[in-house]
Amino acid sequence: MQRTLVLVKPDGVKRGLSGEILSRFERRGLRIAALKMVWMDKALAERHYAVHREKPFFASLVTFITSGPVMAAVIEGREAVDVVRRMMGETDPIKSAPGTIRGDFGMELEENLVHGSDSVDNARQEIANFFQDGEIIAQKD
Ligand code: IDP
Ligand code: MG
Repeated sequence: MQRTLVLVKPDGVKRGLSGEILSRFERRGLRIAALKMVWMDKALAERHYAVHREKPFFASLVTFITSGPVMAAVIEGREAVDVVRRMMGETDPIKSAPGTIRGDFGMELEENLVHGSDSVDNARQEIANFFQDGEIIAQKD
């Protein structure tokens, strides 16, 4: 079992797509192990996207991700990191296949609806940025 951090980004929340996006993961057979709405502050945004600190789009990305609340979820399942990434599509929605979240709902490179951790190690760190251990509910059986 793997866990990964999913964020429905502010554009997805504003457009009323939080349920649609989370529902896709559930229907696929992944499990929501934790969920909360968070309005990220600058410090959390800069920590979450620290790997992009030197990129020309970093300041804009931090402004965007703090422009409204996100829906933060811990998604759990076999190979959850890769499965979620494939369901999201490419970073640029224009290049994303129909059937993926970005390919079905997005047109903008920055406002691309959803974040998913890109490795198990990064997932662990990103989850810890958003959730305390007690907020993540283990499966019963
Ligand atoms: P990912 O979300 O598919 O993992 P990353 O390369 O990690 O993509 O980039 C993080 C986020 O930064 C993207 O999801 C997107 O919102 C934004 N982004 C990536 N590249 C650009 C760019 O060239 N211009 C503006 N925003 C970008
Ligand atoms: Mg990334």
